Amino acid sequence: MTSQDLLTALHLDPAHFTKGELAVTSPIDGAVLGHVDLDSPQMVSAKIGKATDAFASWRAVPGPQRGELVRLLGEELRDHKEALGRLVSAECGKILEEGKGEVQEMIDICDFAVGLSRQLYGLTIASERPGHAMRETWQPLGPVGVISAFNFPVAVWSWNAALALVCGDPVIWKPSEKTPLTALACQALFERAVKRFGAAPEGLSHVIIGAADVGEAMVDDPRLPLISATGSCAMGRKVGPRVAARFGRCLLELGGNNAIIVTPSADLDLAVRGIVFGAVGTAGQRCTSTRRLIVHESVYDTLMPRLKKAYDAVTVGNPLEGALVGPLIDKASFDGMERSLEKARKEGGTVHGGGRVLEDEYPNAYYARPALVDMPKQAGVMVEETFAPILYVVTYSTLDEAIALQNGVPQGLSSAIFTNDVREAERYLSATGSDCGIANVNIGTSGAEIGGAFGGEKDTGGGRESGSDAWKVYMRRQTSTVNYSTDLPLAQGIKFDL
Ligand code: UN1
Repeated sequence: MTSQDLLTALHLDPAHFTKGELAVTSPIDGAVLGHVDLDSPQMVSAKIGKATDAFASWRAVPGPQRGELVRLLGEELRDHKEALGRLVSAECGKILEEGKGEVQEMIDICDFAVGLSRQLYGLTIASERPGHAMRETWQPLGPVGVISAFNFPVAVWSWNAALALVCGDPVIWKPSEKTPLTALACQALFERAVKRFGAAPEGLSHVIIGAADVGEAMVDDPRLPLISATGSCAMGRKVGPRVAARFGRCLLELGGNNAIIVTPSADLDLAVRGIVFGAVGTAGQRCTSTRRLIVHESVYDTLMPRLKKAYDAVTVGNPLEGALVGPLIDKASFDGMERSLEKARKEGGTVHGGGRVLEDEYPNAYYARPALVDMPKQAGVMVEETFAPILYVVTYSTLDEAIALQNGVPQGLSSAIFTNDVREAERYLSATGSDCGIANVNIGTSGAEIGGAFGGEKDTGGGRESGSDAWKVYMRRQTSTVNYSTDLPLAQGIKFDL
């Protein structure tokens, strides 16, 4: 399928993508997929205005009816899973299985949100005053700004949009400027769902294409009470304080330097699969990718040859043609990988793998062999996040030491331990164990299901998206006390006789 065929299958007219200012290229081979128009900050403001108008009526639509719109969106996604999955692969370079897997995450979160639309429940709370009832309710918050990254070009929007829409909030989405076509395809599918739904206000969903200037216009706009931003820690460091300065709310989902601990009792067959998928899958470009391995000294000599063998067997190549590892997103990303490997060598590391491949076949794309790097200790480059398939390895002797190493990085997104020892597993999941938002036993760090809350601590930003009660961030909490008595008793025991 050509990119024109894919756009057509996703209800976008290829003729609209012939002369926009932004050329979109595929990381697979550098080919131009299309040209897209850029939004100006003024256009951003106009779209936020439309979303604000839409909010005025959408918030009054009953939750379960809002859920019906999301159900229809889920149907569109089911019908277009293959085409959208392919466009995801073409635009961000992940393998087709993962491109389709990403669309499956979207379908799953729509299903979750449909159920949720009937369960936006609050509390009743015992009042200290006679004849009084106290309760807590959740009300729609307002238009939500979503900023997403290239590596999950569509799923991250859906985690936010599906929940925001059932919570009564319109959505304004700024995708990465590297992946605007998949975003416009999602918007086209959303508009089909709106048409079938019939009664939605205009302007419930908007896509904004552009670079930092349009992102800043969103971040600074007081009409957006929530900014949900996924990307680097550096981006979050800019966005967080700006939103806070106007007392807005932020949901930050930033970097990860995720580790796996392999203990003496680990099932090494499981561990090897979990480690390799986590470290080389999506070419190491998930925020949950495994970047550090902390191996007990007694299993190191058995595990490392197995890992090296698996690394050598991994196929790197065209993600649409069956390879397990596709390209890096661009040259800057490849250069960053090279720089980190160079630093690692200087710090005493021994690098297995790494380096550019397929340069002759794809001179305008950046394919790299995943790298396994033995480090003398955890320091320097190992505590930095490089968004590429590099896995640093160190050894440990006690579990306390392993946990301290695991927690000894600025980020706190995902983590895992491979153990068959119940004491070790429970200790790892206790208050003195992993400090991450995600802590797994006997599975890897990446590939979280949508049913749980997704996000992490420390420099990862503290936000939670997707399942569990993450929906609450898209609503405003209201505490109400109703007096159904004929007296007016005051709280705090105050007597105030007039
Ligand atoms: C991301 O890398 O930005 O847990 C999100 C996972 C996916 C989502 C990753 N469900 O790997």
